[in-house]
Amino acid sequence: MMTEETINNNDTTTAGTAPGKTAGTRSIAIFTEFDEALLRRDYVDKQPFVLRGVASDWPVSGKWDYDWIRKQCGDTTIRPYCFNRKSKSQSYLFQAVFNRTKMTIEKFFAEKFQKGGSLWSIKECHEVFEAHPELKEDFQFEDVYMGPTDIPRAHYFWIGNADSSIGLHADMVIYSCMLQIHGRKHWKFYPPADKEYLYMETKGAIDGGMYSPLDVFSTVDLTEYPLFAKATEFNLILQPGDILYVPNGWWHAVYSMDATMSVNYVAERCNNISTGFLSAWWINDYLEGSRLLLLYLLRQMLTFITYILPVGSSSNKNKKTETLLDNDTGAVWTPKSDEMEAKGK
Ligand SMILES: O=C(O)CCC(=O)C(=O)O
Repeated sequence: MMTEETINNNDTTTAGTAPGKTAGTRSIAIFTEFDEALLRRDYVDKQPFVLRGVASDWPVSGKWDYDWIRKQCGDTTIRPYCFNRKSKSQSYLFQAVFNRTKMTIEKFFAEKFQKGGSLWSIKECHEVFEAHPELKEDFQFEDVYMGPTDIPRAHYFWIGNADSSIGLHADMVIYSCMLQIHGRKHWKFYPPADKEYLYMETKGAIDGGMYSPLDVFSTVDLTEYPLFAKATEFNLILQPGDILYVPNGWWHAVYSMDATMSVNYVAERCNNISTGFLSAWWINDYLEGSRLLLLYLLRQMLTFITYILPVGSSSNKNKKTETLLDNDTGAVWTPKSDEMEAKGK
């Protein structure tokens, strides 16, 4: 009934993923039957786990493919996301909030999907299910749902190009279960208690999540991030037909080994549907159309801080601020002062 899948059984290296940690990694439990009592006792809200093959008779099986979605939802407006995990000038937090562009599903397929837009993916997309609520009938998440029932629940749609990824973060989602429909995803998990080893970028949650600058699919530089050596890493290759449960607070980064399609069912206290207040969707809506103005104001502010404020302040006389202009987006990014110190600036 249960198998413990080890990362060694899955040839992740051929898919282009280098391990974040080379030793001491663990695997995620995989169940081939839905034993609710056992799962509630030992796993739900405690650690991630997978149900394998349990969704094989859901209507989605054999029905949802990329062409079908393109035909059903081509005119739905979404905000796909571009993440370059190797970028030195833009953190994951920055990219998660700003590197999104409004377009239709049709345009995403025509221009971004399997067409050299390898860093692009559609993530946590609720718009598809809002525009086409009948699509929810193809899923039977309520049969395997073991989360809170007093919180609103939503379906989110995900598509990723092969080689696209999501950086290391922990969500404020109270409960999530994801059905993998097509392709394989390499997941890396770190328990909530290991937060202090992951160099979280902000003191609190931003945009409904907490973010880390570590690229765990490359070999993390332990001279720069020594505490990462103490983190416990769990690896999983999520396969078509798998349902993955991710408890609240577990850190994760995800790499699409193939073109991938997934749908997850979430209970979120502060989700896009219930408040929308802290979500990237809200921030992006707000910025839409005024992005250039904002960048201009940001620039003026940085100029002020860099050149005007230091005059007359003796403690600041020797300090210098560096701003980087990203070639793709024109966005301004200022390294943190400790990064500059590390660079000897
Ligand atoms: O499936 C993915 O690509 C990422 C999923 C994720 O980050 C999440 O569910 O929070």
